[in-house]
Amino acid sequence: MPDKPAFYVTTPIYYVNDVPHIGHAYSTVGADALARFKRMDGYEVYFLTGTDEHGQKIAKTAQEEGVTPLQLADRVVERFKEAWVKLGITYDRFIRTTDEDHRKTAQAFFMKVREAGYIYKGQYEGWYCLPDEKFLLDSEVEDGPNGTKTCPDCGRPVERVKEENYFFAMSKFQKQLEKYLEDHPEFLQPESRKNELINNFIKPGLADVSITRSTVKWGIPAPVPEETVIYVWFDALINYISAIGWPDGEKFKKFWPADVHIIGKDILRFHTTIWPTMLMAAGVSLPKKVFGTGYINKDGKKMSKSLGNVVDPFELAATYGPDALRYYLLREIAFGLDGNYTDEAFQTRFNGDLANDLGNLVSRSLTMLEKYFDGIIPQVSFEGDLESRLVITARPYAGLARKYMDNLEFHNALIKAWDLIKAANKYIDQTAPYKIAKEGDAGKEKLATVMYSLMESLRVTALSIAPFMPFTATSIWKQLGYADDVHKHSLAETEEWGKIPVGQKIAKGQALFPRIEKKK
Ligand code: ME8
Repeated sequence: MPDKPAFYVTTPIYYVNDVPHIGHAYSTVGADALARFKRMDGYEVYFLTGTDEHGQKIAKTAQEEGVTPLQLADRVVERFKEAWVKLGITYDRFIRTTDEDHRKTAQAFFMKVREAGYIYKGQYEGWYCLPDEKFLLDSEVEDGPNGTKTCPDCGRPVERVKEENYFFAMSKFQKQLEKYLEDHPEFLQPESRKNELINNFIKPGLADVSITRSTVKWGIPAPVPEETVIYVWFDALINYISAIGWPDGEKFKKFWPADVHIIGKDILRFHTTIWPTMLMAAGVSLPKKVFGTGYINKDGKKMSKSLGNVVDPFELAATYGPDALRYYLLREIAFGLDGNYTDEAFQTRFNGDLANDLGNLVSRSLTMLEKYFDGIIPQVSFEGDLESRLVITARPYAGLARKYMDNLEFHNALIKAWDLIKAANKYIDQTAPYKIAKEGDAGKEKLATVMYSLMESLRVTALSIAPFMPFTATSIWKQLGYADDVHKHSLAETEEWGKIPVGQKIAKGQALFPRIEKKK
């Protein structure tokens, strides 16, 4: 067997000062859908997520809570892990920046860049945005009330910092980065954010970055004579390669460069300036793509703990099921754009796409098979026009979905998967099996064809939705009478028709998505 092609996808590593909300779940669910899709399409996937545990912000939160930073991290990490189990996230590694291998790699990387001549000592004087853990130049900060200065990105007050720090000579990579972006138009995605980044932040000139913090204690000790820690972003970005054993681990050789870093648009700049130039400085190849998602907003503002407008993924999953949340996140908002969360929109999707379209199709089809054929998949003897319409709808899915998934257009892949669900519901209305059943023996053959075609539609649907709604796919698969794991099957099987075994006994279960009464 030839080796499977490798595919490496990452999420941001989340700060442990906050428990997970659905804004965090957004990037992670997207990465998971992509990882699952690629696995089903024959790739060997490595899917990395984790937590960002160092820095001043975490130290401050821990202090406020009267615990050590590590105690805080240990506690919050459990919440993230629980959330990911609940949402069916199939990561291969959950990296913590306090992991020993990461600490060593971050130091080794620092040394490598230093040996290459791109790290020098200097005096940092400027502004620091603590919530964003970001250095800001005098020219970047904005005027706030009472003579204060604020962060141009998050609008919160910044503090004045004066430190003896080490700097990374990012400015040396100006030309090289510009050329790279020109030669690799696919590197920075989505397209809509590219010009803004290039024109506002790259073309005007890359400034050198302070990469140590001499006044901060909680971090990875920098490999320099002075007692100082590595700046939290320099530390954090390295996670993408430390997790797979840079510089010479087997996984690193197999999976690097990453196929895509999925992150929020707020940190696209770090990932398309500091990160690629750090890699250039260390002589490491660059990731193939960095994709910045939009924000999940609530009441018109980015969902975040500090604004107090967070929606709890545990609560939503408990009320509507984990797949309803996954579906909403991936279907409601195009991945690169901002989107608003409202209970109303959530419930409309739930009752429409999930209860009416998918839930009803599964339940009606299986109920009829039980009633007319004792739940046994019947032999088929002919195919008519209506059946071919189902086949014509099912067959192009895989090809289209591959294209959509490569562009992280999850909503479009789902729209395509729903074409078959809708076609199958229409097919029931058009063929009216309940009427054919009344014809007795005369209609038996036709009835068998209709029921078989419906079971095939369900089989293909289970496979098509498996990356997005893994629990539902498993349930449909089991209800169809399969004993094995739907997630071990391949995308290519959606292109075949006539695969469900004649004689297989189905096992109808509970309704997948019972309609909900809308809250006022
Ligand atoms: O920035 N909508 O961590 P973080 C959409 N540790 N996405 C959201 C969101 C929202 N309302 N809120 C958060 C950090 N996110 C760094 C990252 S990576 C080497 C280091 C998502 O916990 C979004 O993807 O503040 C954001 O980029 C990510 O959570 C991390 O946020």
